[in-house]
This record gives sequence, structure tokens and C-alpha cells, in this order.
Amino acid sequence: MAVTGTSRLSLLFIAALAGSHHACAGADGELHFVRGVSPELLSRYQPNSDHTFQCLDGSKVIPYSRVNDDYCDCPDGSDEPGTPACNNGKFYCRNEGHLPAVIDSRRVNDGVCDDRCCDGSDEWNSGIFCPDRCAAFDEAYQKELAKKRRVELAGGKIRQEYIARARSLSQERSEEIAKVEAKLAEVSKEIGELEKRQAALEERERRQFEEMDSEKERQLKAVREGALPAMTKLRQHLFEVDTGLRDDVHLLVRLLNGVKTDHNPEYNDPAVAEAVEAYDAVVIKHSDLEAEALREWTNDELATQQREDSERHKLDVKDYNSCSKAISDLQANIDRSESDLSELERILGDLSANYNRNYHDSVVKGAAQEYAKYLQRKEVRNSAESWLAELESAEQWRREFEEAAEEIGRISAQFANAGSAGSDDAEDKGNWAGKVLRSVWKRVTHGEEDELKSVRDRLIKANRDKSETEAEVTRLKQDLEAVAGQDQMFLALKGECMSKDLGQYTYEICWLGQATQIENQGGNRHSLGTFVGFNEGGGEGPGYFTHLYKNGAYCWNGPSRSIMVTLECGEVNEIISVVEPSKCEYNARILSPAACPLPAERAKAGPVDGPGNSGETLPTSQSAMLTGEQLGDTNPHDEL
Ligand code: MAN
Repeated sequence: MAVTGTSRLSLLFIAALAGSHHACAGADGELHFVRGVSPELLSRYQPNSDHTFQCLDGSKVIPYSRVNDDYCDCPDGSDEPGTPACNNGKFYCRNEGHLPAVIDSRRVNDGVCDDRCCDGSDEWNSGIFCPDRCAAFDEAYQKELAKKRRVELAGGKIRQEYIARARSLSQERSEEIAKVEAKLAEVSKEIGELEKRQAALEERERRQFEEMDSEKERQLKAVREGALPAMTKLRQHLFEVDTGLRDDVHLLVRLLNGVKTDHNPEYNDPAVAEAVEAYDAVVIKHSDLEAEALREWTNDELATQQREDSERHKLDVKDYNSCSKAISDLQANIDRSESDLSELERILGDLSANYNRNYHDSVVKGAAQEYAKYLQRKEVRNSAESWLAELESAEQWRREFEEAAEEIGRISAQFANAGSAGSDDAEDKGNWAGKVLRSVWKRVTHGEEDELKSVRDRLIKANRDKSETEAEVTRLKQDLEAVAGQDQMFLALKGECMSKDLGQYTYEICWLGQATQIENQGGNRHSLGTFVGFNEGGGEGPGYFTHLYKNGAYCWNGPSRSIMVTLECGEVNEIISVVEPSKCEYNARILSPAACPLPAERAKAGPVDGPGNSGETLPTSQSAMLTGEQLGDTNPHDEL
């Protein structure tokens, strides 16, 4: 592609011509060369019949003779492409054998051989000679290009492998998702069925409870009805026993009180003194005993008392609870009277046995006689008490009823609390009411309470399964969504990490995972974030080659650490640089086959080898040179 000696000479010749006078269109219609003008624009610089030139921006029409006359006429500098007259003009160098370029026209004839114009055409009238360096430039450029192509080719093949691997991983993932979703559907269906069954069983249980409740009431009522007559009888007997005992107590208190107050103290009978002392002790213990015993009842008072007793009695006959309470009260009274009585009997017994009969104290003697009569009466009464057997049977009834009522209450509480029949110890206790109730419960539920419990347990488990499965589906889908685009290629790299020691820190970047900064001295680790996605805008474009990691370790007085990772084509995955342009915000450049063009893309761009191949995709800066964009003071050597 080197320029031949002949063509170089003819170019210089034409250039000299164009520099000295205006070029005209030839008779054969070919366009005439105008210095500094690219072939694309040349037609705009051909002389017309009016011998005028229109500035490229259309702002002015000037005589054609003013083109390249070293005086700037057009505001856009377009009338002086071949001279440095305009500050904003553009000069085109053909760079035969290499790539054409456009430079600022103010660099024309500035005495510096511009690297971009390797053919030396920019210094056509400065008095210095610029040799044509295009062949050498082109050789270096082609070498560089070939190297780049090799890397792209090798990288592109690896990228293709990534895509293939990602495809099968994605396929596996999708199958896994489908499986988990099928499981989810199954669990949801099961939950629906279980909920229906649970509702049915609960409804049935509610009805059973109602049935049970009325059954329970019926049972309780039956027990009460059976017990109440016997209970009433018992209460009546106890009432009589209590009254009798109370009368006895009162009698004995009166006897002893009489002895205490009326005996003749002159006899100094120790038995009497002992009796009085013992009596006092009893009275002190039961402060109301004496007052009650000595009380004189008026007729009215007696009538009221009897009326009240009878009312209470009537109530007790109807109401089990009231009757039961009366029995308990009577029994407590009886116990007390019996205890009082035995103390009083002991005192009077001792007195009767030991008083000095020689003293003829009529009060003491009288008391002893009364006491003897009392004992006789008691004897007769005890032997005649035929109701004792009945009393025992009533007692038995009462005990059983109490136990039954207690058990019924206990079982009811269990039904209400646990929603299931009473525990087995109700049976163990051998309590008939418990047994009856349990059997009733079994009969009404047909043992369904066990099924309800199992349905509830299964529902709890199924709901737990469901939320676990849902979480699994979400996780799997998120994984796939995170790598959407670019044929999900990055799935193939997920989990792999790159690490690079860059002096003060070692950086570790895991694809689609975590980025970490490790202090080389001390080993402190700072999270630089977790992969959150590709660069905003995404699409199939370069967005996929910018990976964002965010929400890393909090930076003191600053933001959470984050890193933007930019991928460039390379044969291996490798971190090349990490910078921190602003506190705790990092930029990394990495090489990766993932950023290389695929072989198919390369094929579209033309064959891989052969310097100067016209179909070759130019680096961005080269294309810019051709279009006249991005021109400025950049070092021309940067182009390669
Ligand atoms: C650590 C490193 C630095 C960062 C400072 C901020 O030293 O993570 O990159 O700038 O913390 O305090």
C-alpha cells in the first residue's frame, strides 16, 4: 500500500498547480484537484459559470478567485482549505498508502510536519521539507490492527463459548424454574383443597360442639335430677342434726354457766374450780357461744327464724347449687357443734365424776343430774336413728355428683380450649360422667377431630412449602433477569472472580456478584458493592459492557462505596485499572472476551488479515478524522 515514487511526484505537481491558480473542470468531466479538499467535498469546489464559490455553510457567495487565496472570507473557513488563513478551516491530507486525515487548516505551513498528514502535504509552502512517512506509519498501524484483530478473533470465539454455556445454563435454569413453578402450582392446589376440607370440618365441629353442648346439658341435668331429691333429704336431715346438736350445746353451756355463776364458792371443790376454768377456756375460744346459748328468744323472733328456715328450705329443694351450699354449711356447723359438744361433755363428765358429793352444793348436783339425763336422751336418740343409712346413701350421691359436675366442667373446658375430646385420664379416673361424655363426643364426631388436626397440620406445612417455593422461584427468576440481554452471556461468568494487586489495594471483582477492595497492608476489606445491573439505558449496546456494583461499605462522611466496571475486548478476564475519581466511587477497566465482537460481527466487517484492507472497521478516532469530527489539538500519534 506504499505510495509509488511516480504517483508521489504527480501529486506534488497537481498540488503546485492548485496552489498557484484556480482549478477548472477538465474537458473529460473529471473534477479538478483543490488543495486541502477531501474527495467528498471536491464537487463543491469546482468553478461554475459565474466564477463564484458558495461557502459550505451557505452563508456567503464569493468570487471563485478567493478560494485558497490566503485570505479568509467564509465564516466557516471553507474558502481556505489549503492555507492557514482561516482559524476554523479544515485541511484534508490524502496520506496515500495510509489513512486519509483532516487537520485544522491553521496547522498548514506552520513549519511542523504534522503526524496526521504523514504524506507531508500540510507543509507545502513553509520552506521545510516533510518526508512522506505514510508507509512506515501504515506498517505500525497495520501491525497494531492485526494484533487487535487477533485478540478480537480469539476473544470472540471465547465469547461464543460463553454464549453457548450461558444458553445451556439458562436452559437448565428455565427448566428448574418450570419445575419449581409446577411444584408451586401443586402446593397451591393442595392448599385450596385442604382449606376447603378444613372449613367443612370446622363447620361440622361447630355443629358437633352445639350438639355436644346440648348433650352435656342433658347429661348434667339428668345427674342433677337424679341427685336432687336425695340431696334435699340429706339437707333436711343435716338441718335436724344441726339443730339438735346446737340445742345440746346450748343446754350444756347453760349447765356449765349455771355452775360457774351459782355454785357455792365456800366449798372450794377443786372439781368445780377445774370445770369452771375449762369452761372459761371454751368460751374464750368461741366468743359467741355463751351469748347464743343464753339468749332468750321472743316469740316473734322464733317465728321469723322459722319462716326464714322454711323459705330457704323451699329454695334448696328446687336448686341444686343452693342445696349443695346449705349442705356444706350445715356440715361445717355440725362439725363445729360436735367439737364444742365433745369439749363440754368432757368438762361435765369430769365434773359429774369428781365433784365432792359431801358438799351438798345444789347447783353442782343439779347440773350433774341434768347432764346424766342428757346422756340418756342421747343414747335413746342414737339407737333410734334409722335415717343414718339413708344419710349415707345421700352422701354417696352427693359425692358422685360433685365429682361428675367437676369432671363435666373440666371436660367442657377441654372441649372449648382444645377443640377435642377430653384427655384419656378422664377415663383413667374411672369417672362415670367423664366416660359418658367421652363416649358422647366420640359418637357425635365419629373421630373426625383427629382428621381436623391432621388437616390443620398439613395446611401449616403446605403454606410453609408454598412460601419457600415462591422465594425459590423469585430467586431463580431474578438471577435470569439480572443477566438478560447479550444472550444472557454473563450467566456463564457468574460466580467467577478476578483479582488484581494494584499497589496499595488488591481489587477483587466477582462477575454479577461482589466487588471488594482489600488493603495490602493490614488486609482490611471494604465491600465496593453488589452487582445491581448493567449501565442505565441497557439495550443491546455498550450498556452491557458497563457493570454497576452498588451499596458497598459505608464510606465515612461519604456515600456507600460503589464501582462502575467497564469491559474491553481481551483474550482473558483481567482487571487492568481501578481509579477512585471521587471519594468511594470507583471506576474499573477490565479486559474480557465477553466484550469482543463475535466472529459473525467480524465477518460482516470484512476479512481478518491484510494491511490496508478497505473494508476494515476503523478505530473511532480514525473515523472521526475522516468525517472531520473531533478535530483539535490531540496528539496525532495517539491515533495508533
Ligand atoms: C479506604 C479506601 C479508600 C477510601 C477511604 C475513604 O481507605 O476504601 O479507597 O477513599 O477508605 O475513607
